[in-house]
Parts: sequence; structure tokens; C-alpha cells
Amino acid sequence: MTPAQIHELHGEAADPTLEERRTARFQARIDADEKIEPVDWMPEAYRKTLVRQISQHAHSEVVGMLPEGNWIGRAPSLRRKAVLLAKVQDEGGHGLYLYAAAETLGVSRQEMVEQLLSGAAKYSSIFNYPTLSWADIGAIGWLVDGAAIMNQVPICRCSFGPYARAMQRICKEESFHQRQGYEIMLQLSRGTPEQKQMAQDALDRWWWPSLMMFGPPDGESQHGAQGMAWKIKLFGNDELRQKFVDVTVPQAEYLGLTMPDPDLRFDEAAGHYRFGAIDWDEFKRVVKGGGPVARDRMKARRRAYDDGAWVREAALAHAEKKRARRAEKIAG
Ligand code: BYC
Repeated sequence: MTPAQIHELHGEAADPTLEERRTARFQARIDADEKIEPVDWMPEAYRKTLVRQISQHAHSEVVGMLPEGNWIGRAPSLRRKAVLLAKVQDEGGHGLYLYAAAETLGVSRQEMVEQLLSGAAKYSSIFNYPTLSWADIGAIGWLVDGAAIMNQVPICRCSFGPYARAMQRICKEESFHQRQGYEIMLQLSRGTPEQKQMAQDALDRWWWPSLMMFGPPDGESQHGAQGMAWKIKLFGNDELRQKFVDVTVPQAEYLGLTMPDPDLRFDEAAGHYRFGAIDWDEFKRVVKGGGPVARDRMKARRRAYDDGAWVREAALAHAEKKRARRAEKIAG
């Protein structure tokens, strides 16, 4: 929705001084921790930032089903299969809540999906890495969902009501996902030497990409400062990354695994683990679509979209029939 359309909705002509007053009032509401709802006036840039972040987040959930979906047919037991199926279904549900939250901002799910499929919209860099062994499913739950929780729990208190409410439910489910991943890692680490080695290899492969999930360093984050002023983000990328490292290193120690970072050490004075340099060139390459399995991911999404065309058509035809029947009833 453009500012002109929002003014029209509120029955007013666009007026620059009114715009300034509204912007100031809007920021005061944010500063007072009030929730902004879809019917409320909001600056166009706030709406756009939210649509960008929420839709990217929704795409990440949906693309995030692919690396784990790859292992549903090869889960090592019936119990593991049932748990993994439930987790992957949850991710699909998260995508739906998030697309629905973004739709309240005047963008349709169809538009968002088209942006994903055309490559115009981003999704998390992490899902462009392959899942090579069963231990990767453990590492994803432990590290990727762990990083997601660290990033997303604060969003439950973000300024936009529909996003905050969607995140509350998502975070509850993410905690179960993190625990199931850690439990896989624990079992492998306490298993045969080969199983422990599988767990170590998975940690080696997923550790650095998990740190990249939090986004570029604060100095290079384009949207960070404004996102925080609007309380769309509550913490900077670096602060969340550090919190994640601080909680995860002791978990690796408990597993008896070694972090793939020779520079990692505990800084007593600061009370934080200091970690080595992140390869930001790799991050940029992966975000631009150069990840090891980026092409496969988009191919799989496009195929799923094409294969699902008949379902969308049938649902629309059914809705149209219902609408026509209702209209007939009202008329007659
Ligand atoms: N991958 O200015 P910045 C999950 C982009 S977990 C790709 O700091 P912002 C799941 C960024 O979009 C993952 N792109 O941006 C877990 C921006 O580009 P645009 C999803 C990235 O928005 C387990 C540019 O780099 N979670 O879903 O302030 C199983 C500059 O960055 C990445 C969320 O989306 C990245 N890692 O901060 C299944 C949580 N990092 O947009 C599913 C909500 C940055 O200008 N999102 N970029 O083209 C956020 O909290 C924030 O959007 C971010 C980035 C922290 C990700």
C-alpha cells in the first residue's frame, strides 16, 4: 500500500506536515512498546521493511524443509522418521503463518512466492548447504534451529502485532526442533567411534554457516539500525551471534565434540567466548546464489510450485463457486 492509498483509506488527502506528525506519533507508539496493527497508519518504509523481512523469513521456512526432507525416507528408525516428519511439517506451517502475517501488509502470497521463484527474494543462506549424512539432521536441529531461536525469540516482542504473534507459536515449535537435533547429536556422540566421527564432521560443516545466519557484522548491516529503531529487530546481528556462541560452546563440550575454530577461547574478563574470523566472502557468495546446492533448492521449489498448480486451481474454483452461491442467495 502506498502512503497515498493509506491516506485515502483514512479519508484524507496527502499532506507533508500531516505525514511528519503521523511519523512522530508512530515512533512514539513504538518507543512506548505499543503494537502496530495492520489497520494502523504506518510509514511506507516500515511496511516495506516488514514485508521484506517477514517474506524472507517465510521463504526460509519453506526452503528449509528441503535439506531435512531429503532424509525422511532414510531416517534410521520409525521413531526418528515420525519426529523428522513432524518437524518438517512444522516448518511448512511456519511458512504459512509468516506469509499470512505479511499479507496483512497488503502483499499477496502469490506475489511473494513469485519473488522467491524468480530469485528476486532472498531466503536464509544456511539452506544452500547440503545434508550429507544423518548426523547433519542432528546438526541442523541443534545449530540451525538453535540459531533461529536466538534470533527469533526477541521477534516475539517486535512492534508489528501479526509478526509478533506468529513468532510466539513458531518459537515454541523451534524449541522442540532444537532439542530433537541435540538428542540426535548426543546419541551419535555416545555411540561407536564412527558415529561420533559423523557427529564431529557434521559440526565441522555446519558451525560456520550457522554463525553466518545472523547476517553481516553490525557495521555492514544495511537495515540493522533502522530495524532496531522500529523494533522490527530488537538486537543487532553481532550481539545475537555472540549470545549463540556463548550458549552453544558448552553444549559442544558436553557432547565431547571439538569446535572447528582454533581461535575459540573463553574471555574471563568479558564473560564471552571469543571466536575466529568468519569468512564473509563465502557468506556473500552464498547469499548471491552461489551456495553448493542453491540451484537444486530453487529447482525443487519450482517443481513443487508447478506440480501444485492443479491444487491452487481447484481451490480457487471451489472458492469462486461458493462466492457465486452466496451472491445468488443474497440476490434471491
Ligand atoms: N541469509 O542489513 P542486514 C529459519 C541479507 S531460520 C541470506 O543485516 P536485516 C529456519 C539481508 O536480507 C532463517 N540473506 O539485514 C530455521 C539483507 O539483504 P536485502 C530465517 C541474509 O534484515 C530452521 C542483507 O543481507 N530467519 O527460518 O536487518 C529450520 C543485509 O543484511 C542473511 C529469519 O529470517 C542470511 N543469513 O538482518 C527451518 C529471521 N543475513 O534484504 C527454518 C528474521 C542477512 O536488503 N530475519 N541477509 O536484500 C532477521 O532477523 C533479519 O532479516 C536477518 C538479517 C538477521 C536475517
